Amino acid sequence: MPSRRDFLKTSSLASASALLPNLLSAIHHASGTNRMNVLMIITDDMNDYGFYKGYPGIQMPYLDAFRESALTFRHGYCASPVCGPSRAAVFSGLYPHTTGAYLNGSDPWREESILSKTETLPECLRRNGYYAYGNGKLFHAKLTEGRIENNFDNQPHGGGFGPFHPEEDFLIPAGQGGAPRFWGYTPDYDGPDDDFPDVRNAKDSIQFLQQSHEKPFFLAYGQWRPHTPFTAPKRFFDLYDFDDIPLPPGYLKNDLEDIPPTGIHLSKIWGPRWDHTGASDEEKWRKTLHGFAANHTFADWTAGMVLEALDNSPYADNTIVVYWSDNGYHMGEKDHFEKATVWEKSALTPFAIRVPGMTPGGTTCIRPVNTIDIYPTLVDLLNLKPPAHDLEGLSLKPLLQDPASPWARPAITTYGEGIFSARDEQFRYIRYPDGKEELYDHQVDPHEWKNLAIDPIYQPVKNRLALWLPESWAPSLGGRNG
Ligand SMILES: [Ca+2]
Ligand SMILES: [Ca+2]
Repeated sequence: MPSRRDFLKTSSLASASALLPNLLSAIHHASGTNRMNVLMIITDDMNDYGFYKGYPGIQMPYLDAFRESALTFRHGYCASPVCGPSRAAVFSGLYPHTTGAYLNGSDPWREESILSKTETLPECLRRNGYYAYGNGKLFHAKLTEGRIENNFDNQPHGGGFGPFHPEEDFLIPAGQGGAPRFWGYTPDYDGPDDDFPDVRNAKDSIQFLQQSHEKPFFLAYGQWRPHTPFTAPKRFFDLYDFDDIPLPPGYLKNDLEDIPPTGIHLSKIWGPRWDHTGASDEEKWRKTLHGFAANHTFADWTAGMVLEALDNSPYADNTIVVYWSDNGYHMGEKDHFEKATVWEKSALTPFAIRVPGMTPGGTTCIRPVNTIDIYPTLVDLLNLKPPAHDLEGLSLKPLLQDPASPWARPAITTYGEGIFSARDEQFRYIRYPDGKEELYDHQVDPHEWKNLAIDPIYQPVKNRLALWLPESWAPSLGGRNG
């Protein structure tokens, strides 16, 4: 188990708001830095199963412990439900409908686009005197050579999705005719932990935290798991009894019957991938779930290594921790496998922030927020000189100080050009380019089974959430579904 620092003392002091500036100043003074550091842990394709206990039995002890000293955004959503565009939104502070970075496989940072002229979060931090160090999966899309140096003081080393596994049984068809890809199932993997980039990069991050740093730092650790392939060391599979692997509680047969055609299209967007992973073969479905669960616990362990190193370092009390996933994930819900939909399963992301001396640890905020809010939040918390361009998210500082603060804005998630959803504390509203709609009431329907959009009684709710539709959609920078 990770060490659990006692943040209670600073949290209770912070509740006397008049003392807060003095407290933060004392922390800064004690650490010899003028500004807090930032540790950002980005996880990949992690949904609500473990983090929000949306699926029975997934073990994530390190993140459970971390959340005891952090504020969890129970309604934290991504701006885009796929890797590259979600990360582009976080690092630019701009929505996909502003940048045109809608799909994976585009090259948004290297093309002539608004992103090529946007100051990223690491660039902003560096201009403000920070030392930026990153490793693992960060932007996902490639940066130009000069841009990498602008973002990081080191040359970030990625590591990739491997190790892979040769058995054909575990290949899934790629969308749009590409080569089959491995989704992985390795209950007997006997290689060393260092086979896994997440382990090597965690060790590298730990080494960084054990060094002395003169400047305040931004340390970004980008995990490759629990994204496919679901390859992990054997001991993480052994935590789960395959015979007891339940099917997802959010799965409902014929759930698509009340869904408009574009929604059905999203469900089938990757061709037979869902058929291959479970629809026609329950044992394979359970294997997929077993692999996903094992990889949640594996990702929890590697994140825990880094969090524990921080807590055992001189930086524990003057480092903000931001933990987020780039998108959620379907495991058969809505007859869909993976992401790239605007339903709750793809849009909801693990999201928690710890600000020593500010966040009341172990608390949950239910206001609908978006990972696009991370950039303006750090600008606010660290008193950074902001970028020249607008940031379209909002600072979460009021919620970090008081999770019950008023919050008027829903969380917006879009996919592609024109597919829109807005989530407030109770409802999810979806509108497709042809004007067709979905509406779900999470108070009574947490799995979004019953589309209420045609019921006229809900017209005011739809009107309220439709106010957040983008006025225009930037031309797409290209890419592919997948
Ligand atoms: Ca992802
Ligand atoms: Ca339904």
